[in-house]
Amino acid sequence: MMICIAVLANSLNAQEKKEAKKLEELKIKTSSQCSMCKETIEKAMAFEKGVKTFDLDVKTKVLTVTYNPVKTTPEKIRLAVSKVGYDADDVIADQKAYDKLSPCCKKGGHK
Ligand SMILES: [Cu+2]
Repeated sequence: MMICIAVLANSLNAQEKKEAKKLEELKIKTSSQCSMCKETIEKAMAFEKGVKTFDLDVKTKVLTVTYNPVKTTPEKIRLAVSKVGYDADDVIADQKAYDKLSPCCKKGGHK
């Protein structure tokens, strides 16, 4: 049984390494303000097709994602961020989604 698990873990690792080679990294400047924004944006990334890893640095407001360029594009990822109410580089936040954000999450909510 132990051997089975070890073999399985190894093959999963190999799979991940193979996929990692194809991934590209993208940094997006967002209009996030706090840890709630981080949650919202990261949740959106979790559901975004082709996005492998994501991390929003609340201090710098920079969202770092790794994505599979076969499955998605930087434009699509920026659009996904704007759809939940945040600016993503030069893509302006979707107004309806932005209006629904908590006051603290709006631009200038925290300075
Ligand atoms: Cu916030």
